[in-house]
Amino acid sequence: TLLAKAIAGEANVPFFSLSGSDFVEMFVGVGASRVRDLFGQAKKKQPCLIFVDEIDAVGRHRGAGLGGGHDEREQTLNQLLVEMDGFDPKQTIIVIAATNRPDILDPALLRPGRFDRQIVVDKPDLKGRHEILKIHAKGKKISKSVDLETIAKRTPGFTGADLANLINEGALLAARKKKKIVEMVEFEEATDRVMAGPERKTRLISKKEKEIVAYHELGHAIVAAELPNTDPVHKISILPRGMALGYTLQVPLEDKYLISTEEIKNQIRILMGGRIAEDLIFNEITSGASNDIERATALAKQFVCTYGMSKLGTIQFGKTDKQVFLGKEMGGQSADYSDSTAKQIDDEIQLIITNCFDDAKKILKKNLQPMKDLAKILIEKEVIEGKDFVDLFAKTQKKYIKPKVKKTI
Ligand code: NHX
Ligand code: ZN
Repeated sequence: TLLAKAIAGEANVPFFSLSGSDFVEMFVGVGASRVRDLFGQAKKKQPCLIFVDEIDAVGRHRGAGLGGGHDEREQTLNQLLVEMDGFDPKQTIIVIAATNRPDILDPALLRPGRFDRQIVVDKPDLKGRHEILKIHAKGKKISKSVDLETIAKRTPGFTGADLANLINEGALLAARKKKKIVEMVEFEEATDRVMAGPERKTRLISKKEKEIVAYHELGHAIVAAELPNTDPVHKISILPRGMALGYTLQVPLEDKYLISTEEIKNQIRILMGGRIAEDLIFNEITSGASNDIERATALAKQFVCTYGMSKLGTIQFGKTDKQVFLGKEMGGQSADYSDSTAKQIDDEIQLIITNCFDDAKKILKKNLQPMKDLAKILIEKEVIEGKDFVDLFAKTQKKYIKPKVKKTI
């Protein structure tokens, strides 16, 4: 939306917009007439720009989606196509549309003369995030000590909207503290809020559960620290936030677009660490690891089915169906393999998880004493910053674990 507005602004022309989602619940015929009206208005104000946000809501492949067609949507789409075809060469209207799901659009929309150019607007990279933060920080009273580049480094995967939200949350937090300027602490807290939800200060948690959370998080953190080539641990917290009772945050050193087999396995090993720590310390496991297990299983499945990394071969299992929108239940995939392959896939996923579980368990067994020492500190401090974790972990390891004799060449 911002990009479309910027184009209209640069070109100094009027800007008309409508959102696909506005039409979803309208009465039959209303959507089509709205489209007709908008194009009618635009024709009178040429040159101008029309922007259709969330075009997938009306422009989804006809006959797609479980539950069959939708008359209203189809009529709106048809009207849009009619209007775009009706331009004569003298007309100076540019139509831009946005979607997060270009794969499910009706091919008719993408034909020459219609939406015939696709421009990928990806999530911003480090430099992009820094620039976006600068823009949103403009006009706000922000301390000179605030380093926007550090924030940019901490926020891989954030969208422009997330970053706008972050700056806004930071300003709100400062205002709530009656501070005149926003400092780094507020932006740190704002980043965590945007990432994991607001802190839940009033949630009372028993001593026993605090301990479980602490060991669970240290399980993740220690496995991450002991494996080579993993993202550094940025923060360990046992203050509940959003859906989670505790969390361990890793932040990559740089933006990454590829992931290797070993990196996927490392992620699974780290995810297993929480559950394993609970088991090693309390001889009992809890329901708390559900989200870790969900994510680990999804990674293992991608390893086998999407990335062709398992011994089942360089094959994609499960068709990512671009025509029919299957929804999230199947991860957008439909089975295109035999029942015996299905069994092999299940076995392979199980093997990856089991092996990673065993690897993580070995690491944690070796670090039981350091984990116990760190747990005391975490329970008392409730938050350990990454740098402190590295120092404390090294110290406690030195105390209990005899270093292996290193060969000097
Ligand atoms: C519950 N929450 O639902 C309680 C409140 C094992 C110490 N009864 O793995 O908090 O049990 O490393 C996104 C993010 C569900 C979605 C986290 C959905 C967590 C979090 C369950 C820590 N940290 N689990 C973790 C946790 C829980 C849950 C989520 C999610 C616990 C664990 C949640
Ligand atoms: Zn966990």
